[in-house]
Amino acid sequence: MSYTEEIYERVVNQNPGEPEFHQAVKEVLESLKVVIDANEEEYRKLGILERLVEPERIISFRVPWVDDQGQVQVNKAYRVQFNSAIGPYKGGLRFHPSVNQSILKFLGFEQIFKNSLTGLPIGGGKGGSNFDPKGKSDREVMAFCQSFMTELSKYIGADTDVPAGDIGVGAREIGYLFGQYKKVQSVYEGVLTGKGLTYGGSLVRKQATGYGVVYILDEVAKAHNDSIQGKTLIVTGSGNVAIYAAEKATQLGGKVVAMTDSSGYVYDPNGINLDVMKDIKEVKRARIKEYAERVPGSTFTAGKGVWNISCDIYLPCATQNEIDLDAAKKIVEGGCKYLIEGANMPTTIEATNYVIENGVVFMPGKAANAGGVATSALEMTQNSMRISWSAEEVDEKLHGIMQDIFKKVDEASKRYGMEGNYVAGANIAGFEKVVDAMKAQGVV
Ligand code: NDP
Ligand code: 2IT
Repeated sequence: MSYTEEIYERVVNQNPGEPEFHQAVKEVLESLKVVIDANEEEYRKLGILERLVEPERIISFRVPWVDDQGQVQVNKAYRVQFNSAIGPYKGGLRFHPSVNQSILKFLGFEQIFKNSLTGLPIGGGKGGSNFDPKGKSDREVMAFCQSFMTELSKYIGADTDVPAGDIGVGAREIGYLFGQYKKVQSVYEGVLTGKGLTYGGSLVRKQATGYGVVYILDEVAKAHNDSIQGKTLIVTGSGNVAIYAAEKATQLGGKVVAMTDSSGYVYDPNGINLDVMKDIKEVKRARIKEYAERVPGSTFTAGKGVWNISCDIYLPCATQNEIDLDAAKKIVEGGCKYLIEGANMPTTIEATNYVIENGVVFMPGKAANAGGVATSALEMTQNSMRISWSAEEVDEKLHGIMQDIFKKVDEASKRYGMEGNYVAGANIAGFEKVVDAMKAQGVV
């Protein structure tokens, strides 16, 4: 058995009941096999893979809070501090009822390679809770965030571990979390990113993940002598990543004809009106059905059938494993040319293999959605320097970082004789920097 196969088996045996984590490890190890095989003796001796797949630390805690009826509620919460070889732990916080240790470990593991690809000094981490912000009052969200941070604040810091947003954690939550950190630690520092602009946030962070997805799509299209202009897109989700991916794609001449939330999808043959979508999702926190009630000519369909609509470019920007094999078959049937992952691991391994085998150009999330965390690192830089860059400066840096990521991924895929396999390219390029730093720092 090869070293990578041994490690995968070890991960499955030692982490029972964590399918998402197994899946993320499997995908990465399969890509790394060529690199590992070439250095097998050295890596085995140093226990590189054993260390890579084991988080440096997981903090697990309870979050008690009082709801609007005076009832005490208790949630589970975690921070996975996965790998600090190249910088302080960095990665988002997810508040969603589905959150468990497996999901946060998969996200933390992916984050190691993604953060490495940005070229910036950030290690990998992820955290969150099974708290569901949906339907909660602002006071309930604040009470939860304060209790969550009272405990988490013991383990994070501007040079230690810097969380940010993810599903269910946006500007409102980051504000409450930051306020509580400052109160209990008596330190005003850049301990979180995605902060409001009045208290240390960076311009363009809100847009960064979505814009970055489309900047890399643009690079991919150019590499195929193609462009976004005139193309039809489907963007799944209607949250932070989805809205700004749709915005940039529209700016570059594409037409986004469908978006989703967990209740279903809206189809608008004229192109999604993003002012209306932002009002529904960012201001009212309402359901996507309202879009069809407000925009003539558009329709709402409950459930998951968005895959039945054909398009040139798919940007899945909602959640993990939204594209299974059946969805992948529909996507291929519909003539889709590019599938660029805005979400983390939105495509199952079978679906990924299927679309690639059928000629769809596929860019994995750890490369495509890295613009968010990259801009978080730019926010950290601005906080350390006590300055703020203009929107143009940040956007230009973000654009440059995404172009650079495309080059690294493309180059690594070519170097190992797998030209156009961006899954392998991203995993290999991300791994190379981390393994070099791990080797240099000794057995820690
Ligand atoms: P948001 O909470 O802003 O939006 C999430 C969107 O996805 C909502 O439309 C939501 O619908 C939908 N969604 C969430 N869970 C499910 C589910 N189980 N089934 C169907 N739809 C679902 O999150 P973000 O936009 O921040 O995150 C989206 C994805 O992008 C995630 O995979 C995240 O990890 C990833 N990501 C985020 C980054 C960021 O900077 N925010 C950076 C890099 C990656 P509903 O409202 O109905 O739940
Ligand atoms: O998945 C991700 O990269 C994020 N949710 C953003 C992390 C960050 O620290 O900005």
